[in-house]
Amino acid sequence: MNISILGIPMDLGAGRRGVDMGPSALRNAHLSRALRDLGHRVTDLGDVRVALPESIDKHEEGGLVFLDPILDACRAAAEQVAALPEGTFPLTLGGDHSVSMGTVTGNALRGNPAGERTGLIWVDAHTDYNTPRSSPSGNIHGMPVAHLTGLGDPRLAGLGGGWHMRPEDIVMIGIRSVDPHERELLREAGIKAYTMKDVDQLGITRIHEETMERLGHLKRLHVSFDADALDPGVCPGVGTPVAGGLTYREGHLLMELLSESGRVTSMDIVEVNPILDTRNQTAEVMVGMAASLLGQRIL
Ligand code: 4U7
Ligand code: MN
Ligand code: MN
Ligand code: MN
Repeated sequence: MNISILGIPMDLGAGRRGVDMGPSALRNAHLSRALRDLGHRVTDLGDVRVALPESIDKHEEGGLVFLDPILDACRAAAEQVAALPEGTFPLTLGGDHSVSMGTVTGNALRGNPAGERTGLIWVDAHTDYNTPRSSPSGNIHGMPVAHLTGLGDPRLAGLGGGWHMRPEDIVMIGIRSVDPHERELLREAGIKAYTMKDVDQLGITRIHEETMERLGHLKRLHVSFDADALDPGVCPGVGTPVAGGLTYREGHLLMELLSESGRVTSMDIVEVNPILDTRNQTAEVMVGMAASLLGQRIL
């Protein structure tokens, strides 16, 4: 397979600094080599240009911190991803999770101007379904899914020029932190979310089966993997850690089963924070997750 790597070194959407170094940490953890060893042709397109927080003022506008530069970076990411040839697998590296407003939009519209349905598998401790009004923090990395479905700020929700994700095409896995008003919005939208309780009770195998029953027929399937979905013991280098996450094996099993399904067409790795990490462990774990999704086998 042809894989194109694109970094979005942005931490403007997060409350803590450092995830802008995520792409670099993942490259240092030998991302390209790991994928080449699996037989893929890998092109690293480098990074999208992102404004530095030091060179702009942290203005907050209607409950949104750093709206304009985040919009710019998401637009650039969406354009670059949408321009990739069909058959290429885009592997996009955050950055905070607000980058996924751009990457999911770009992937959904790539070779698909009519905006035919795209499935989204959101692997995260959080549901990221806040709007500017419901958000307790104003941090845009807690809002990407809401905006992808058309809620919230019209500029962020308008990245797809009128295209939106359908709530029924979204499945979330690993959830254990949802804000009070965010919970109501999720219920109203009817988004399927597997909490950690579901992971404990049903197991990843069953959750994967159910996810494929829902989304397996869609032509495009994007996996957005927030490193904080995994337990903080496995991925300590994250800005918003929540105890009781996916184990190392649960993460790999999910990626292995998705790989076997052969349905996934693009992936993000986001929220890797090298400042908070221990010897690049989180980046190394996340490179392993990408390798499992892209065909790594034990035997
Ligand atoms: B991440 C939070 F309040 N919900 O909105 C918020 F708990 O991309 C956290 O999943 C969001 O890491 C976490 O600020 C965003 C908070
Ligand atoms: Mn997230
Ligand atoms: Mn998260
Ligand atoms: Mn986070």
